Amino acid sequence: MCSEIVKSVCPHDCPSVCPLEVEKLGAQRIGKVKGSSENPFTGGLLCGKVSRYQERIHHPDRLLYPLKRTGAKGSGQFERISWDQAYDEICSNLIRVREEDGPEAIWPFYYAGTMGYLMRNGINRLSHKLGFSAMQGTYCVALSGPGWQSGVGAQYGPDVQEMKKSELIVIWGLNAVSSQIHLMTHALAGVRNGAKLIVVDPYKNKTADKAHMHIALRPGTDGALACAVMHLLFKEGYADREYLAKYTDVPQELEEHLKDKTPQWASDITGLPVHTIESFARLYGSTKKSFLRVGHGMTRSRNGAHNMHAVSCLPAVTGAWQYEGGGALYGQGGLAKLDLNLIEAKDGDKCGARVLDQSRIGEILNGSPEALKGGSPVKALFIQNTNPLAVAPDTEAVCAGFMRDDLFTCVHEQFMSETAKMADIVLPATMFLEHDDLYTASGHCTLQVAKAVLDPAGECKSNHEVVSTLAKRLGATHRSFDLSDREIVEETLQASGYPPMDEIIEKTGHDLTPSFEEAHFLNGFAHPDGKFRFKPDWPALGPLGAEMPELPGHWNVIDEKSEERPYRLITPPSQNFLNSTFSETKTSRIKERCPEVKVNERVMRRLGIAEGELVRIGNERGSVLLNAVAVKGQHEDTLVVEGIWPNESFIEGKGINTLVSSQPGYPNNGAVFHDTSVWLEVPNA
Ligand SMILES: Nc1nc2c(c(=O)[nH]1)N[C@H]1C(S)=C(S)[C@@H](COP(=O)(O)OP(=O)(O)OC[C@H]3O[C@@H](n4cnc5c(=O)[nH]c(N)nc54)[C@H](O)[C@@H]3O)O[C@H]1N2
Ligand SMILES: Nc1nc2c(c(=O)[nH]1)N[C@H]1C(S)=C(S)[C@@H](COP(=O)(O)OP(=O)(O)OC[C@H]3O[C@@H](n4cnc5c(=O)[nH]c(N)nc54)[C@H](O)[C@@H]3O)O[C@H]1N2
Ligand SMILES: [Mo]
Repeated sequence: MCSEIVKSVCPHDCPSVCPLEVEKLGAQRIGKVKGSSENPFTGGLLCGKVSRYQERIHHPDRLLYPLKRTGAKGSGQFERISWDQAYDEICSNLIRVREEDGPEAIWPFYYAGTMGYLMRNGINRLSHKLGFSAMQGTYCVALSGPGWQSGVGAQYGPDVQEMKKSELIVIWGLNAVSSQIHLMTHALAGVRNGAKLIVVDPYKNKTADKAHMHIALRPGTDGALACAVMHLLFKEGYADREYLAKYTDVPQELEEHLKDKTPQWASDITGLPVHTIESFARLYGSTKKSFLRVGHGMTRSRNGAHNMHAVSCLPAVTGAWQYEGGGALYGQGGLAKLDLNLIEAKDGDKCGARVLDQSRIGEILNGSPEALKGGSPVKALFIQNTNPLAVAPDTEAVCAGFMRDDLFTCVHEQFMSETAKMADIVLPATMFLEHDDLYTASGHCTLQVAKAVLDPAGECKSNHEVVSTLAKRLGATHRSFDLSDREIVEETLQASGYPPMDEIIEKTGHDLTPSFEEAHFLNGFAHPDGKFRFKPDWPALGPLGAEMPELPGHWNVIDEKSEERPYRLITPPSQNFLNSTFSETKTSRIKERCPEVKVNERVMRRLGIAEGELVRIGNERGSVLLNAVAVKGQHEDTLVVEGIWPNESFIEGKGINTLVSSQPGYPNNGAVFHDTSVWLEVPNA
């Protein structure tokens, strides 16, 4: 068999966005997938699940034809129909809903199945051209983004390749070994050159396992830890007062404010020993080349943005920003500044329809007037690129909403996900190797594009093609609806001032690395006065901002433990799934084994729970049954469940997001996946 190696880009929602080399075996067949070594951040290393992509793209369960529901909602009974029949069904339903309840009763719903700009964001054209309800994407960065933005003002920073020059590396709220393996290779390069590695995380994840110091704070208390560290930095002379005067807004006010935020004060809140806080502060203070890599983990709490801001203040106090190998990074997502006008029809005459919060889909489908912003109920959903039945908060509410008889649902998917199973019409979607798109990364500074490598499997169509066809059938006009994916990518590159596709592919990406001065904000931070803000303008960052404290601290709006619910649950990603994706592949399933809750070994002993024994954890939203495993290195009141397992993998068919609240975080909404108080019991005890 003759094969060729073709370049592509991993489309999954991961900071690494790896350039790929794909072995093409035929018009519809791939062999091996490898990471390209042309990118200095990824360096040719590729995660296991994408290396095994054959298993996903050629999966026997892949959706290949349009389907129409024949049994009851959620029964999983469907019959094959043609694309023409499918479009007729969808359009007649959408037209009916539009006539009966207005265009805002239709909600295009999407997220991050592919991170390609065209295939992900292109669905927004339906809202912008037809006046359907728009969506605020709040699963992921709605808390971390404003939290970082509030102080620094821009979303870029030093390249993590600088870590080889660092003397101290702090990975805070990010499980690099699982969710961003390349970051780990750069951190370990620093360690080989003598740097100390500190991990701040509620549990001893695979990254903490490799650290010199693991700081296992209680979830949602990062603000307290950061404040106690800064208290000591000021008190013991580690603050760079010259830097503070030149580059920050209210250094004296901050110092004064921190006077009572002692290590003892923080110890009570974080559950950390005073000496741990003190030795961390002294190490951080005495090392100028300290690279702080902050993750989203610490922000998936009601106070998450507040905490992210508090942590981001650290290098502004020590002046670590001035040194190579020093400073902090949240992500490089702000570098590319793409012109998405064509992709999203941002100039559409129907822009301005109501915007609904994606994480509150359960409340929305159950008719909460507040979540619906006082407008019409949602009567039709058109879904691409997301699996809300598994990933959204409050699964029971989401499920009840999807079961409504008066709701029409169309799901465009690659697999019969739990969400697709709830649909009236299911459409088969192409995978990234079967369409063209453009990609940026949050982990590194490269803009990338990829052309289709394969012909689509079965009758699969791309998100762009389906959106364009539906829009035209529903009476919308826009130039983009008549352009191919390739033409749109080329035009978007040109409009954004970038080279054409072929040139970018030839170079394996277009490098956007900022200069040292820019990356380290030595010409000032990205606010009009050029200063880092210890005192952010929270109201400017979201409608709930006015309720936030002005200066960093411990803002106790979290779902704190109580007598009835004495544990705090976090639900971080697993290594072999990517959100709910890859849970359809056998190898990932085998590697992850089964849903488990990690419990402090002392608690296991105290409660007489045997290793692997079934326990029930729950709260007012419901409960789930899963196996308990004893661990060290997490607070006694912390429980950890890794991975978004399919609901059906749990004994009672209820997944982990059953327990998670859909209450939005501050200041601009955002799901609170790591902010849940629960009880724990042994069913037959
Ligand atoms: N293999 C794999 N890779 C992934 C994903 C995946 O599901 N699987 N998901 C992808 C996506 S969508 C994203 S957004 C990124 C996520 O990437 P990040 O959010 O940047 O990091 P995570 O790896 O999710 O790690 C979150 C860590 O935060 C910790 N954490 C939870 N609560 C707190 C807290 O209150 N304080 C502190 N300090 N830490 C806390 C968790 O224990 C966990 O170890 O990863 C991406 N990469
Ligand atoms: N408990 C808990 N819940 C979480 C999180 C957590 O840490 N804990 N993390 C949250 C985060 S950070 C995120 S980003 C979200 C992610 O949530 P989602 O964006 O829903 O991500 P996935 O679960 O990967 O589901 C994406 C779906 O899109 C499909 N898909 C992929 N490519 C395409 C395409 O080109 N076209 C179409 N039509 N479909 C495609 C895939 O088959 C898959 O079923 O989950 C959130 N949910
Ligand atoms: Mo995410």
